[in-house]
Amino acid sequence: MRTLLCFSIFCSFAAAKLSYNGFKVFRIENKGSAEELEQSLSSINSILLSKDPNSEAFDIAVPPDQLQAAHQLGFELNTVIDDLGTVLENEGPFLTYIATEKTQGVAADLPPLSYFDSYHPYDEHIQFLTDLQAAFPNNSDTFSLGPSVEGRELPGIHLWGGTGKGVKPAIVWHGTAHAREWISAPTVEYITYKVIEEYQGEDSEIVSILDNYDFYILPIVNPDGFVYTHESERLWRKNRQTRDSQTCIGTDVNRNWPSHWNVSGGSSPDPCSNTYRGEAPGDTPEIQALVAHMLDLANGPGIKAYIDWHSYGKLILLPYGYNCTALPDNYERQMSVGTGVASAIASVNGLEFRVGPTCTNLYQTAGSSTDWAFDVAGAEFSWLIELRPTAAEGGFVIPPENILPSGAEHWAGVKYMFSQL
Ligand code: 0X9
Ligand code: ZN
Repeated sequence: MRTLLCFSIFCSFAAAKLSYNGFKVFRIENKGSAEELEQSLSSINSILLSKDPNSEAFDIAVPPDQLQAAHQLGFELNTVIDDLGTVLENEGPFLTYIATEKTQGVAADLPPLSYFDSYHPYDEHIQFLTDLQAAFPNNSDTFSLGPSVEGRELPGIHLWGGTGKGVKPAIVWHGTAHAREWISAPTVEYITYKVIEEYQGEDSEIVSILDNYDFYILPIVNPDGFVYTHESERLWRKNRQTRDSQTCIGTDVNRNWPSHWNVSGGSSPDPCSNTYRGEAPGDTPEIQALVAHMLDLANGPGIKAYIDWHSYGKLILLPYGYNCTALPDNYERQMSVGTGVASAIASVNGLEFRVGPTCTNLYQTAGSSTDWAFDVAGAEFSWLIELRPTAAEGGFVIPPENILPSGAEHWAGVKYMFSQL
């Protein structure tokens, strides 16, 4: 799909923030082949938000000047959001986060939970990780990978328990591979906060998990895209990579992992597509940094569990994405733990997360994180979790009142997972 191409409204005001006033979000029930539908949609300028599950429906955002053309395509367009601009207003202002006070040699207080009352700019996420580390000085380090295309760090925090750092197998969490999936970073940060809080509170399960596993947590692995969603286009997905002789910007980092990279149907060779895979496996600096980091872990203490946190759709996706018949050799075990995690999530706020292999449960994806983490990095559990909500409930754009409930439901989910490791 020629998403976010240099067409009139987007291009002439490249420096200004794109307004989504008057954009409508439609759900199109797919009655034929997904490829044909996508092909047809590429003739209008729209933003592909999500193909929902099994490619049976597509969610697209259509700017006001394309509405007529969209209707003329001949599909039944079911309106799920009447005015995206209004929904965006409900994301609310960013409340300024004030760094916690620190005294040399003394553990600082944990950051205030009011951090989760709003979304935050990139720098405040880094400050939050710095503050978590200051509150847990003997059992954590901040670290950064990168740099990204535009020179930013991929900020991370490493947590360990009683046996010291870097010895135990790893649990790895990534957030914000897709720039517009704003609920991802604060959800990951909340569950990180809870690990630290409950370890300090001597909760026996959390003490045991941290004594047996090291955590490597990177809430924002696509920092350039993330900053771009704040400054220019809220619904930007990819990184911000430019390439010689290409006009379109950005590679989908979740199609760029060097595993089953260009399997037909799972990604796009078109630089203008939102699922553009790049020109070669792992040719984005962000994926190169993540691959190097995870290979270090895989070749050292090993990776027990990997979760890549995305939105939206309420899904727990297991390998594989590249092929709908291939299943991981420990499929039964991943499925059984995944089902338990979904029940734990549902027990908090009643939301039902569906569990299953990516390709059959959602759609085919090639070069995606979980296939790589399972096949190459040897993660026993390798999941992509699509957080709340559904398209009709806002999709990528949901009020900040969702952050704490999302955090709480996934804290319950990961606690169940911990109990099964
Ligand atoms: O398309 C994607 O990359 C993911 N969906 S999203 O709406 N967040 O963009 C799904 C990826 C599924 N692949 C893996 N499970 N690895
Ligand atoms: Zn995503």
